[in-house]
Amino acid sequence: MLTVYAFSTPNSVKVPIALEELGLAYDLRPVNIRAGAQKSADYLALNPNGKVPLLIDGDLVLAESGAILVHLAEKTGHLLPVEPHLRARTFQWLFVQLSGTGPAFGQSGYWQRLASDRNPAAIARYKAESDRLADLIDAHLGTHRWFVGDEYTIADIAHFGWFWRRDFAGIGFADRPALARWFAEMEARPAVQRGIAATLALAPAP
Ligand SMILES: N[C@@H](CCC(=O)N[C@@H](CS)C(=O)NCC(=O)O)C(=O)O
Repeated sequence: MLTVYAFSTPNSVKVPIALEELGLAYDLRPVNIRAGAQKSADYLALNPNGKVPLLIDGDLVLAESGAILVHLAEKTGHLLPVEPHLRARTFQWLFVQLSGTGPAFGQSGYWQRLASDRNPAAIARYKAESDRLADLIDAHLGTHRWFVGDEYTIADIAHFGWFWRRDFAGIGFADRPALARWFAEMEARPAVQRGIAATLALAPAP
């Protein structure tokens, strides 16, 4: 049995979705980041970086959603192509998510909605970078069904998280038809629906 520590967040949702796609059983445990549980001594003993998600697979305790997705794909032989160029392309789009849209959307939402002081330069910088990346992805998905063409991969699952929570970053689909089409296809997958439902159930009603 795999154990996942997570909350109702864009990085967390990737892991239950991948586990549902792969048909792996898992025990999902909440870490209430609204209440600061990710910085508790018990949790920091598991993940000194103090963030969700976290996977425990036997004696492997693994943080970072990207590393978890790669581990699950390699463990099962699914969602990560074997052919070298397709595999490299999967990593390219995975890293665009982890180093590009993830941080940009997170910072954009923070400066627009949570920061105690209003900083127009920070808002403009992260909103522009988020929009630029969303446009890049919309153009890519205009000619590719999935991020890696015909192959549904962990790159799709990784990108789903922040597009699922796009309102926080002020990102829309109105002028991004290919992104909207891809998102709808993702949302229609039964495994994605089960992963979302499990993730939402982690958070107490506000
Ligand atoms: N690069 C990490 C980012 C993890 C991350 O930032 N998680 C957020 C929730 S989506 C979190 O734990 N925030 C609480 C905090 O930073 O204290 C990953 O992809 O797993």
